[in-house]
Amino acid sequence: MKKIVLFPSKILRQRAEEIKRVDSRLKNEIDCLVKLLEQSENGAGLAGPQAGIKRRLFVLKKRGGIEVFINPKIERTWGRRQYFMIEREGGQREYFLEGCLSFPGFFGRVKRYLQIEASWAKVEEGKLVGQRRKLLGFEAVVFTHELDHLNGVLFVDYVKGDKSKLFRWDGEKMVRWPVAELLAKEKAG
Ligand code: QAP
Ligand code: CO
Repeated sequence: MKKIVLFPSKILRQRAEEIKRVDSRLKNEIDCLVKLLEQSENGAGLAGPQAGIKRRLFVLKKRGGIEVFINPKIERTWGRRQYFMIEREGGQREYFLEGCLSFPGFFGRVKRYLQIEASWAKVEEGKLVGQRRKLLGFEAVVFTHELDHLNGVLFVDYVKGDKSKLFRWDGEKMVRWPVAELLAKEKAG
Protein backbone atom coordinates (compact mmCIF):
# COMPACT_ATOMS: atom_id res chain seq x y z
CA MET A 1 0.00 0.00 0.00
CA LYS A 2 1.36 3.40 -1.00
CA LYS A 3 1.47 6.40 1.29
CA ILE A 4 0.42 9.95 0.55
CA VAL A 5 3.32 12.09 -0.64
CA LEU A 6 3.84 14.99 1.76
CA PHE A 7 5.16 18.50 1.14
CA PRO A 8 7.98 19.22 0.49
CA SER A 9 8.55 16.60 -2.19
CA LYS A 10 9.72 17.23 -5.75
CA ILE A 11 7.02 14.84 -6.92
CA LEU A 12 4.37 17.42 -6.03
CA ARG A 13 6.02 19.95 -8.38
CA GLN A 14 6.11 17.82 -11.52
CA ARG A 15 3.70 18.12 -14.40
CA ALA A 16 1.62 14.97 -14.76
CA GLU A 17 1.14 13.23 -18.12
CA GLU A 18 -1.96 12.71 -20.22
CA ILE A 19 -3.70 9.33 -20.02
CA LYS A 20 -4.17 7.72 -23.44
CA ARG A 21 -5.91 4.41 -22.79
CA VAL A 22 -7.65 2.18 -20.32
CA ASP A 23 -5.34 -0.64 -19.28
CA SER A 24 -4.33 -2.54 -16.15
CA ARG A 25 -1.90 0.22 -15.22
CA LEU A 26 -4.71 2.78 -15.15
CA LYS A 27 -6.93 0.42 -13.16
CA ASN A 28 -4.18 -0.06 -10.57
CA GLU A 29 -3.64 3.67 -10.30
CA ILE A 30 -7.35 4.31 -9.78
CA ASP A 31 -7.51 1.57 -7.11
CA CYS A 32 -4.54 3.08 -5.36
CA LEU A 33 -6.03 6.60 -5.26
CA VAL A 34 -9.45 5.33 -4.16
CA LYS A 35 -7.95 3.29 -1.31
CA LEU A 36 -5.76 6.15 -0.11
CA LEU A 37 -8.69 8.57 -0.15
CA GLU A 38 -10.97 6.10 1.65
CA GLN A 39 -8.36 5.59 4.34
CA SER A 40 -7.66 9.27 4.82
CA GLU A 41 -9.32 11.06 7.68
CA ASN A 42 -11.62 13.75 6.30
CA GLY A 43 -10.07 13.58 2.82
CA ALA A 44 -12.22 15.18 0.11
CA GLY A 45 -9.92 14.69 -2.86
CA LEU A 46 -6.61 13.19 -3.94
CA ALA A 47 -4.60 13.69 -7.13
CA GLY A 48 -2.21 11.27 -8.87
CA PRO A 49 1.03 13.05 -7.87
CA GLN A 50 0.00 12.82 -4.19
CA ALA A 51 0.28 9.04 -4.56
CA GLY A 52 3.50 9.24 -6.60
CA ILE A 53 1.51 8.75 -9.83
CA LYS A 54 2.70 11.20 -12.49
CA ARG A 55 -0.50 11.00 -14.53
CA ARG A 56 -3.50 13.24 -15.09
CA LEU A 57 -6.15 11.86 -12.81
CA PHE A 58 -7.71 12.56 -9.45
CA VAL A 59 -10.47 11.24 -7.23
CA LEU A 60 -13.12 13.15 -5.27
CA LYS A 61 -15.38 12.03 -2.45
CA LYS A 62 -19.05 12.54 -3.21
CA ARG A 63 -22.20 11.69 -1.34
CA GLY A 64 -22.68 8.60 -3.52
CA GLY A 65 -19.06 7.44 -3.33
CA ILE A 66 -15.74 8.26 -4.96
CA GLU A 67 -15.67 9.73 -8.49
CA VAL A 68 -12.67 9.41 -10.82
CA PHE A 69 -11.62 12.30 -13.10
CA ILE A 70 -9.20 11.52 -15.96
CA ASN A 71 -7.48 14.21 -18.09
CA PRO A 72 -9.48 16.96 -16.36
CA LYS A 73 -9.65 20.45 -17.89
CA ILE A 74 -11.31 23.77 -17.22
CA GLU A 75 -13.02 24.75 -20.46
CA ARG A 76 -14.43 28.04 -19.30
CA THR A 77 -14.79 30.25 -16.23
CA TRP A 78 -17.27 32.95 -15.25
CA GLY A 79 -16.59 36.03 -13.15
CA ARG A 80 -13.36 36.63 -11.26
CA ARG A 81 -11.41 34.56 -8.81
CA GLN A 82 -12.83 35.10 -5.35
CA TYR A 83 -12.76 33.68 -1.87
CA PHE A 84 -15.31 30.95 -1.32
CA MET A 85 -17.50 31.78 1.69
CA ILE A 86 -19.53 29.37 3.77
CA GLU A 87 -22.57 30.09 5.86
CA ARG A 88 -22.74 28.92 9.47
CA GLU A 89 -25.96 28.16 11.28
CA GLY A 90 -27.38 31.54 12.22
CA GLY A 91 -26.37 33.03 8.89
CA GLN A 92 -22.81 34.00 9.83
CA ARG A 93 -20.56 34.01 6.80
CA GLU A 94 -16.92 33.02 6.99
CA TYR A 95 -14.04 32.21 4.69
CA PHE A 96 -13.83 28.63 3.57
CA LEU A 97 -10.38 27.27 4.41
CA GLU A 98 -8.85 24.90 1.89
CA GLY A 99 -6.83 21.94 3.04
CA CYS A 100 -4.65 19.39 1.30
CA LEU A 101 -3.76 15.84 2.33
CA SER A 102 -0.12 16.61 1.42
CA PHE A 103 -0.13 19.40 4.06
CA PRO A 104 -1.63 17.80 7.16
CA GLY A 105 -2.87 20.42 9.60
CA PHE A 106 -2.48 23.41 7.23
CA PHE A 107 -5.39 25.40 5.83
CA GLY A 108 -5.62 28.52 3.75
CA ARG A 109 -7.79 31.10 2.09
CA VAL A 110 -7.53 30.86 -1.69
CA LYS A 111 -9.21 32.86 -4.45
CA ARG A 112 -10.75 30.57 -7.07
CA TYR A 113 -13.26 30.67 -9.86
CA LEU A 114 -16.57 29.65 -8.32
CA GLN A 115 -18.27 28.94 -11.62
CA ILE A 116 -16.47 26.76 -14.14
CA GLU A 117 -17.23 24.44 -17.00
CA ALA A 118 -15.12 21.34 -16.53
CA SER A 119 -14.36 18.44 -18.84
CA TRP A 120 -12.74 15.10 -18.10
CA ALA A 121 -12.92 11.44 -19.06
CA LYS A 122 -14.28 8.50 -17.15
CA VAL A 123 -13.88 4.78 -17.68
CA GLU A 124 -16.94 3.15 -19.20
CA GLU A 125 -16.95 -0.37 -20.60
CA GLY A 126 -13.18 -0.36 -20.76
CA LYS A 127 -12.96 2.91 -22.68
CA LEU A 128 -12.35 6.57 -21.92
CA VAL A 129 -15.59 8.50 -22.30
CA GLY A 130 -15.68 12.31 -22.27
CA GLN A 131 -17.74 14.22 -19.71
CA ARG A 132 -18.53 17.90 -19.42
CA ARG A 133 -20.34 19.70 -16.63
CA LYS A 134 -20.75 23.08 -15.02
CA LEU A 135 -19.43 23.13 -11.45
CA LEU A 136 -20.31 25.70 -8.82
CA GLY A 137 -18.96 26.74 -5.42
CA PHE A 138 -17.32 23.98 -3.40
CA GLU A 139 -17.27 21.59 -6.38
CA ALA A 140 -15.48 24.17 -8.52
CA VAL A 141 -12.97 24.86 -5.72
CA VAL A 142 -12.10 21.21 -5.19
CA PHE A 143 -11.91 20.42 -8.92
CA THR A 144 -9.53 23.34 -9.45
CA HIS A 145 -7.41 22.43 -6.40
CA GLU A 146 -6.97 18.88 -7.71
CA LEU A 147 -6.33 20.01 -11.29
CA ASP A 148 -3.58 22.30 -9.96
CA HIS A 149 -1.82 19.23 -8.50
CA LEU A 150 -1.49 17.82 -12.03
CA ASN A 151 0.42 20.97 -12.99
CA GLY A 152 2.65 21.03 -9.91
CA VAL A 153 0.72 23.90 -8.35
CA LEU A 154 -0.09 23.79 -4.62
CA PHE A 155 -2.64 25.79 -2.64
CA VAL A 156 0.11 27.44 -0.60
CA ASP A 157 1.39 29.07 -3.81
CA TYR A 158 -1.67 31.32 -3.74
CA VAL A 159 -1.23 32.47 -0.16
CA LYS A 160 2.42 33.47 -0.67
CA GLY A 161 1.93 37.22 -0.55
CA ASP A 162 -0.11 37.45 2.60
CA LYS A 163 0.82 35.81 5.92
CA SER A 164 -2.67 36.18 7.28
CA LYS A 165 -4.07 33.68 4.79
CA LEU A 166 -2.40 30.51 6.04
CA PHE A 167 -3.41 28.74 9.23
CA ARG A 168 -2.37 25.69 11.18
CA TRP A 169 -4.79 23.65 13.23
CA ASP A 170 -3.14 23.21 16.63
CA GLY A 171 -5.69 20.65 17.84
CA GLU A 172 -8.05 23.24 19.30
CA LYS A 173 -8.00 26.28 17.06
CA MET A 174 -6.60 27.76 13.87
CA VAL A 175 -3.42 29.74 14.36
CA ARG A 176 -1.87 32.06 11.76
CA TRP A 177 1.17 30.58 10.12
CA PRO A 178 3.78 32.31 7.96
CA VAL A 179 3.71 30.88 4.42
CA ALA A 180 7.36 31.81 3.96
CA GLU A 181 8.33 29.29 6.62
CA LEU A 182 6.60 26.47 4.75
CA LEU A 183 8.01 27.42 1.38
CA ALA A 184 11.51 27.73 2.84
CA LYS A 185 11.39 23.98 3.61
CA GLU A 186 10.97 23.37 -0.08
CA LYS A 187 13.96 25.51 -1.02
CA ALA A 188 16.12 23.75 1.56
CA GLY A 189 15.23 20.46 -0.17
C1 QAP B 1 -9.60 18.43 -1.33
O1 QAP B 1 -8.04 18.32 0.46
C2 QAP B 1 -9.98 19.85 -1.07
O2 QAP B 1 -4.78 19.02 6.74
C3 QAP B 1 -8.27 18.03 -0.87
O3 QAP B 1 -5.72 17.68 8.85
C4 QAP B 1 -9.63 20.84 -1.94
O4 QAP B 1 -9.06 16.49 1.22
C5 QAP B 1 -10.74 20.16 0.03
C6 QAP B 1 -7.44 17.16 5.12
C7 QAP B 1 -10.03 22.12 -1.73
C8 QAP B 1 -11.15 21.44 0.24
C9 QAP B 1 -10.80 22.42 -0.64
C10 QAP B 1 -6.38 18.01 5.30
C11 QAP B 1 -7.92 16.46 6.20
C12 QAP B 1 -8.05 16.96 3.82
C13 QAP B 1 -5.82 18.18 6.54
C14 QAP B 1 -8.35 17.43 1.46
C15 QAP B 1 -6.30 17.48 7.64
C16 QAP B 1 -7.37 16.62 7.46
C17 QAP B 1 -7.76 17.71 2.76
CO1 CO C 1 -4.23 18.91 -2.41
